[in-house]
Amino acid sequence: MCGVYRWGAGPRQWPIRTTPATIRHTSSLQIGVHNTRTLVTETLIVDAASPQHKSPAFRYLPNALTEPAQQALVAEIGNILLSAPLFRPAMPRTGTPFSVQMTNCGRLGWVSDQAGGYRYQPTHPVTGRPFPSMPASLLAIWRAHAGWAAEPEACLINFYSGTAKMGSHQDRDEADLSAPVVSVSLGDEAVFHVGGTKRTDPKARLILRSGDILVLEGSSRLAFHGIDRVRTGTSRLIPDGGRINLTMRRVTASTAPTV
Ligand code: MD3
Ligand code: FE
Repeated sequence: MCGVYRWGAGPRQWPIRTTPATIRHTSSLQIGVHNTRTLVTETLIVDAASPQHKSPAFRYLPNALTEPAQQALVAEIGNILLSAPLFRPAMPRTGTPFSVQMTNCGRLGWVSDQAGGYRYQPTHPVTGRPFPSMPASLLAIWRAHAGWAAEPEACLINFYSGTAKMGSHQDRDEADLSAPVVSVSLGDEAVFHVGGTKRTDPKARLILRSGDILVLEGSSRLAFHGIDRVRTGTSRLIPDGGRINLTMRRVTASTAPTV
């Protein structure tokens, strides 16, 4: 099994990424999954048995995408932005703007504004047009890693400038909370935090780097998490710098979990 990691107060370990056993629908070349074992450094991994710890397991696939696969994804996103430009969501009730800019691809997209709050809808909040369809390369990543037969309906595209961050939150606007969320990081590194299902549960921190994939499933699906900060200038993938995070999601109910 490719690294199933649990957070807690345990010893530092050196996780070794192995090729996921779940790649069935596509060749590793098409989605650019490395075949070699990679020794990952600087990653705080914690002991599952740590008793005080509430935090759930998720799958962390560091450096899962090759450089060419990452470049291809950035090009796809560039295309998407031409018809579905980045917008800046606002907090429900207060209307405070997010520092992260967003857009979506897929049948549904996540949006938020003062009047309507957090929600999914089929149209871009500024242009009013349907969101562009999900690129085949993203669907291939979902099929390889989600372990979920139903296809993703939404892909939220987050763009972080050097000063953007995302406060601790749960993702629970989806009707189907049993399906996993698959996250792909591109560009500059970021400090990610994840805790348990209560806001006050202890948090662990992990550096998300370009090409890393996370699969949030099981109890980790409802874990509090966020981005503390972006490490500007740590990647040359995105021409003008910054960080992109893609999260593929099921929104409506789906049955038949694992592929
Ligand atoms: C844990 N995005 O879009 S990705 C989000 O880097 C979001 O832009 C962050 O949180 C980002 O909602 C974190 C990792 C991630 C994504 C979704 C999750 C972690 C998650 C959903 C549930 C639990
Ligand atoms: Fe989230």
